[in-house]
Amino acid sequence: MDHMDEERIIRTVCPRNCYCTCGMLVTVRDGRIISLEGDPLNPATDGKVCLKGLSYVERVGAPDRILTPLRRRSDGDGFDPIGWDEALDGITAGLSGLRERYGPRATLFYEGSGNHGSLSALSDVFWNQYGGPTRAHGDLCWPAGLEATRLTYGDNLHNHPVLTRESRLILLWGHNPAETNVHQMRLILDAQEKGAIVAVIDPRSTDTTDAADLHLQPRPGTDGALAMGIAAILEEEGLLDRVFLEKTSVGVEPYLERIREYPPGRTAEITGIPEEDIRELAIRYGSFRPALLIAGFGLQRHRHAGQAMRAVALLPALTGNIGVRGGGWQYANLASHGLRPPPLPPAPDGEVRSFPTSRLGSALPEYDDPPVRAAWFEKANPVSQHPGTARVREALADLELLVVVDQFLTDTARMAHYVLPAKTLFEEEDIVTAYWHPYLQLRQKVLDPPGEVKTETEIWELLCKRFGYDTRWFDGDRRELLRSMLPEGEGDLLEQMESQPVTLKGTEEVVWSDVRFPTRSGRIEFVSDEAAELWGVDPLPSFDHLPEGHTSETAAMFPLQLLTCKTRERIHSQFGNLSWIKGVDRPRQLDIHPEDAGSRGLCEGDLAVMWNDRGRVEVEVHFDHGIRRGVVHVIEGRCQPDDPWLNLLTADVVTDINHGATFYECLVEVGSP
Ligand SMILES: Nc1nc2c(c(=O)[nH]1)N[C@H]1C(S)=C(S)[C@@H](COP(=O)(O)OP(=O)(O)OC[C@H]3O[C@@H](n4cnc5c(=O)[nH]c(N)nc54)[C@H](O)[C@@H]3O)O[C@H]1N2
Ligand SMILES: Nc1nc2c(c(=O)[nH]1)N[C@H]1C(S)=C(S)[C@@H](COP(=O)(O)OP(=O)(O)OC[C@H]3O[C@@H](n4cnc5c(=O)[nH]c(N)nc54)[C@H](O)[C@@H]3O)O[C@H]1N2
Ligand code: SF4
Ligand SMILES: [Mo]
Repeated sequence: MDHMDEERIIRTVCPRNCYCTCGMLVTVRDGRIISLEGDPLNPATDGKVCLKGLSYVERVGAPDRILTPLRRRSDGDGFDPIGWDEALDGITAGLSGLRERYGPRATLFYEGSGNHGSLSALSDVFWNQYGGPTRAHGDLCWPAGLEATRLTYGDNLHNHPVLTRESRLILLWGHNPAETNVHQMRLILDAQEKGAIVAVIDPRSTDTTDAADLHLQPRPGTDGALAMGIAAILEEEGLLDRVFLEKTSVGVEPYLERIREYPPGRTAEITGIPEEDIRELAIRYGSFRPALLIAGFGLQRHRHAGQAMRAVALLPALTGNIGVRGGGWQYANLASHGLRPPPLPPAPDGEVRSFPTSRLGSALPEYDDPPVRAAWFEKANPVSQHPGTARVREALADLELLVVVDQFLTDTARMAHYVLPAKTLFEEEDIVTAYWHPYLQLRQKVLDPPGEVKTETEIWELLCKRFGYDTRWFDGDRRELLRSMLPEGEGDLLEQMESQPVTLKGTEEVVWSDVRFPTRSGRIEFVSDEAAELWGVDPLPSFDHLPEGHTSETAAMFPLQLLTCKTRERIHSQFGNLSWIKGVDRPRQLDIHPEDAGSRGLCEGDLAVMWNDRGRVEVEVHFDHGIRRGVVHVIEGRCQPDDPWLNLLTADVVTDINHGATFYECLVEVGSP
């Protein structure tokens, strides 16, 4: 960069798949980052970043960062660094050969959640001219909850996060913000200090539940019944906001009939929560106003996720907590997601061939006309993060050509024929959206990429050149390209973003205060014909036991429900390689109730095996007095050689609604090796 010896402070933003999307101020001297802090002008993240954010100072120059293209050795063992020409020649020969033999769909293109930038859309300059690859649809993360919210309220929006401070009761459902949204946790504790009640519904005990006034521990996958049971108590106690419902909602009467199928006794039996605890929570939730229900992503990682989320999402409507300060339904806030795609060559005619992303390992070998023979993975580590690791690895190992673009030699990169070195967040300007706060932020460039590293945008351009494709889409000023992606008439936001986070037109501090909902009926939908039409589910929220739950036949052999959740110091398989993180990272041990361990002859510190009919892993036993009996837990995300391959155990099936993954519907047995 210019001004090599001056000290400069540059405003940028963390693009991780993380609720917080923190604004950051980075101080650079002599082409190096010398310090990094939070952007005080982002009101939601309030001048702070987490340890992961701070550790970028180490991450950009980490000794294991990939700085040149790598090619797998012909004996299959390890990689040689090569130049870009050689790498692109090899990849071009492979991709064009396969295209000639089988057509474009013989190649899979897949992007993970490694970097939430907007420029990644430019990959389609290449793929649209290539003719359209096989792709994945749906998502590993949050789609069932997104669609449940959209079906109910019409859109995924919620109040400004700082209004959490104005709540009198905060109900956290399947959400662990002390680990996964540290800024939200601060706001919750502020509210609690002012007298708010904090209740958490989570089968595990976590740092979040430690701070709670009430903690209910359901059997995983029974939240739909719990929500309907709570609704039934609200009705019985006269705590429904009938005036609000009359004015805003459709299908209330049939839903009230449905919830009467879940009286407290039956709800207690299904969920495994004592009746009096359910009653206490229901009465408090219905009596304190404003009440804020924050649902996480943890309760929608099973096959009935969509229907369960619809039932949970209706509670704020039943109590008239929609459209009010300090209250509401909070799941995901897509207020900043109004960007337009960049100009692209026309997409090829015909239907895109795609599979639900969670089915990666099963879907690839199923194709034969044409077969998938090559894959390109970017910002993704499916060998660690996709369910069904054994199948994923088999499918990838069978490919003629596997290209992985990453900063580090991940489990997936290790399987590649070519690994291309990826930039970090500091090395290219981009616009970053968020999913918790409403701000759009500019990720200003801070450093030039080190070594031979090129941005993905450059890689796609070079590949287009190799193929003789039109490259004009990459020409011109990058700023102007970013500006063209802002909504019509809002281009000057780009300059504003240099000095502060911005919001798009129409962003509201309190959402739905006009009680106009962009659903089919224009009202809050307790009954959704759209849900039935699109997803083939009951138009009313409904509950069924999980196909792989405690009442299933599988439970006779594998009686423990395995949850594999997130940890504060890492994002999935990222950050664990850094020394700043290693010092505080928690071990991937088996959290198990001492009674469940004892009945299997296992003691604290023992090596245990955990298995089901999909796989087997070894983990060290850790007695957890706070976890629900019948539930076990290991932190997800594999980044050290001795971390367990947890997704060997998970199933690659999809959620009832919107093509999600079912990581937390995973029965196992545990024993001595
Ligand atoms: N530090 C850190 N932060 C992150 C991430 C990270 O990897 N690290 N990842 C980001 C991403 S991609 C995501 S998706 C979010 C996820 O963040 P969260 O919404 O917090 O989701 P999870 O951690 O998947 O699950 C939250 C809780 O749900 C509980 N749970 C599991 N099954 C059930 C159930 O059936 N019912 C109920 N009531 N509870 C259940 C789990 O025990 C867990 O404590 O976090 C984001 N933030
Ligand atoms: N068992 C179990 N599995 C899970 C989950 C679970 O709860 N339990 N959670 C699921 C969820 S919620 C999610 S969101 C997924 C996440 O799945 P992934 O998105 O595959 O997960 P990450 O480990 O974050 O991998 C992202 C990769 O992107 C790379 N990367 C970072 N920045 C860039 C960049 O700018 N360019 C390129 N090319 N690469 C970059 C990182 O080095 C990393 O290797 O995992 C899912 N898997
Ligand atoms: S990982 Fe999340 S909390 Fe940490 S700096 Fe990035 S956005 Fe903020
Ligand atoms: Mo996620």
